Amino acid sequence: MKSPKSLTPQQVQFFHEEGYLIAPKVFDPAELEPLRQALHAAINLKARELKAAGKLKNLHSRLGFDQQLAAIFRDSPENGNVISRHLEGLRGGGFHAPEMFDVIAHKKLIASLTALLGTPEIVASSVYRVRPKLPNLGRGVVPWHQDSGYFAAHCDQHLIVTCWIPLVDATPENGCMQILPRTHRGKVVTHHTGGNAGFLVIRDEDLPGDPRQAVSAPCPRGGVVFMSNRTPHCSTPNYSDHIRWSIDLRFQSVDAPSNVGLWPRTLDDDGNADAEFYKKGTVACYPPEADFLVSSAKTPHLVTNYGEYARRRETYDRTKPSFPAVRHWPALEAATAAKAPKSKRKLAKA
Ligand SMILES: O=C(O)CCC(=O)C(=O)O
Repeated sequence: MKSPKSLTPQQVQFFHEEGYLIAPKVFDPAELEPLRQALHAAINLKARELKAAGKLKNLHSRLGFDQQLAAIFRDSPENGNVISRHLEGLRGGGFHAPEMFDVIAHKKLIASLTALLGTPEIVASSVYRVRPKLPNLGRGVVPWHQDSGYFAAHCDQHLIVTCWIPLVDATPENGCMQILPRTHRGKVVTHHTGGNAGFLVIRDEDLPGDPRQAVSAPCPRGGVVFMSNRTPHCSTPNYSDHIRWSIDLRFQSVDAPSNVGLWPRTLDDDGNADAEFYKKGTVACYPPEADFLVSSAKTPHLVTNYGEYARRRETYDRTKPSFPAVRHWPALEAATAAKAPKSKRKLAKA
């Protein structure tokens, strides 16, 4: 069988030197269609539930995937937020349908990651997010951060690759990624809690480079923006008339700390995990989420299938209330707040 196309040596070198890589043709755009359709179906399902409960009047079901949720949000920010949060993956299992798993474990993506990580022994993390960035809404604007700001400090020196995958063409107009290149070899700088929409934020003066040197990272559907866990990045507002859909996935070598194979013991009624949990193995880089083996040449029989992935993710999700914060960053004082990316227009706050 022909192996899937990987990255070129020049692309791999670029990633390691610059801390990111825009690879415009990892997937055939049609390969992302099942995920788009599954997300669209999930929106309709949740919207119908809200309608049955008398909370939502118009399903806007004639509108396409890039429009429907924005129209629901315009009618009622509350309904729009309920549906967005249901999909985003922060609580309650998030969106983890088979179509999502098929992208995470896609052989073309794994071939690229094998080249970047330098090994086919790869662990995927369920620290992934689905992001419907709605037009002209402030909540989707993500401030400067390194992904390691969210991870435990003992993982700072390990490479964890973020794959930022747009489900529509991502452009500066609709809020694509902004990246500070060649700054990923330094330390994890101070982050503050309380950035826009509750995200962590690096203050401008703490950034390891000049934010005016940031590169904008437009990426067509089918492409992937790869970043390291210490690459500072942010995203700008969506000023277009459509939703900027994207997912971001994270992968690491099996040599980096993970919780593969580790299960929290049975939970009590409040969802509290066994206090001994942290002593049972190497603490994962982001313990509240379930890691799983996604590729292996040495132990292919241990590669996780969809059923096991879903079971792990759901179990970990039920334990979340009891996981302590990974890092204790200071709160952002209003006087020194990081400057928001330049806004051309006023954004809604909800
Ligand atoms: O999608 C966005 O706008 C931000 C994504 C991001 O910051 C991340 O993937 O770490």
